[in-house]
Amino acid sequence: MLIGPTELRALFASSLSALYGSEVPAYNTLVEVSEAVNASVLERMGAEAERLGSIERVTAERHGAIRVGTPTELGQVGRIFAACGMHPVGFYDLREADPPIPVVSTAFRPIDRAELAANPFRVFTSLLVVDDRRFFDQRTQAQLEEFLGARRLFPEELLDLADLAEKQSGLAPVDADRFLELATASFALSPEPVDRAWYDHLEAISSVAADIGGVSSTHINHLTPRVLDIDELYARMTERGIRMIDRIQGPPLTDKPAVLLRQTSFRARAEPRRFRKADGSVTTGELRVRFGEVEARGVALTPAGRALYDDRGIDAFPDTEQGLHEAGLAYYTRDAEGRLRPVVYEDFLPKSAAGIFASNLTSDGSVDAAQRAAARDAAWLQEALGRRLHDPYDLYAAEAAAAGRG
Ligand code: OOG
Ligand code: NI
Repeated sequence: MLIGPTELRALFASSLSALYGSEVPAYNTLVEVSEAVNASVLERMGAEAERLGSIERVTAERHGAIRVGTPTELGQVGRIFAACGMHPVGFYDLREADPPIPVVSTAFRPIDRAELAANPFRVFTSLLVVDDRRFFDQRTQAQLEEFLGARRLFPEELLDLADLAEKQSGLAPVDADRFLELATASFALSPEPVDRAWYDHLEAISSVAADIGGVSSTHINHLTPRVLDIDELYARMTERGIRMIDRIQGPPLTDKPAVLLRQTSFRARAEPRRFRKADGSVTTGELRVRFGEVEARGVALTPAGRALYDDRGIDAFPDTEQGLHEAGLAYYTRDAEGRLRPVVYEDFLPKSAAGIFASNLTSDGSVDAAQRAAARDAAWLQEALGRRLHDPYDLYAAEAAAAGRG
């Protein structure tokens, strides 16, 4: 009997959740408050509350964020997630954000509706662009390449187990345990001392660059539960004395059907970290890089819907699901009775992601816009991954079309 990718994914999500809760206790508060809010929405709205996913799905639902430094590391991450039935979807260029972040990103997630329903765990994964001259001069690029080239984020045993899992579509129980143990440990905050001067050099350019290239390991940056009423969550967290960033990212609250994704976060927490100084001595200090985030999801928009949202905002949208469907602005399937059923938005928003990244920026960093940008696009990322990069719109359209035929 093999433990298949669906179960590996659910187990991986819950073991990362236990790890992150032990490292960042405020995350546990966020999960607790999310569960309380979800229970009250369910009570208030009944079955209507589950239109965008069953309460079981939503309760287990998490997204994580990780950041890596090289295409090789990205390829390794792809192998670990493939074992869990998570595939790269979408290309995000955060260098275009305000403030600009020196990364390009994708999200690893399940792509079939049944897999999403079973456990929708997704991980926003960012790759540092070390050769972008707007951020890094030639010397820093060379130092980054040397530093990143010398580190090993994932043990060979983990990668071998991941490949085995992908090849045979699962792992024997003892192998699954070992895979989960090694995979989870790879994303824990490392006690290894951080080279103070190197970290500070990168941090003056970009806090995100320092978090990626200034340390010899990677870690979960945040883990995000899903909530059915994010405005209520925001109020309850504030009541508990946890200061959130000043707004909820994404479409504002209206009476219209929920679209896309709304997110909010609290500022990164100070965590004790060890530092090595130039004279070799080790001291304890702190860094603020990891934070808590929560999200609410709505219906996926078509390219036309997305263009309308980006140009004119939510106010330009029809008031009803029927209206959204008829105008071709959002994706729907139909239930057994022929009623519209929203296709949930399973991806991220670059503008919100930039706001989320900003939760741990100590400054806007230094960017020299006059310098040469490094070319990066979806085709480049697919090549680096060594596996197919899915287009989110193709996935949504295929799902809606399948419903039309059925
Ligand atoms: C990722 C930020 C993006 C989201 O939810 O939009 C993100 C990061 O901080 O590494 O997680
Ligand atoms: Ni996030």
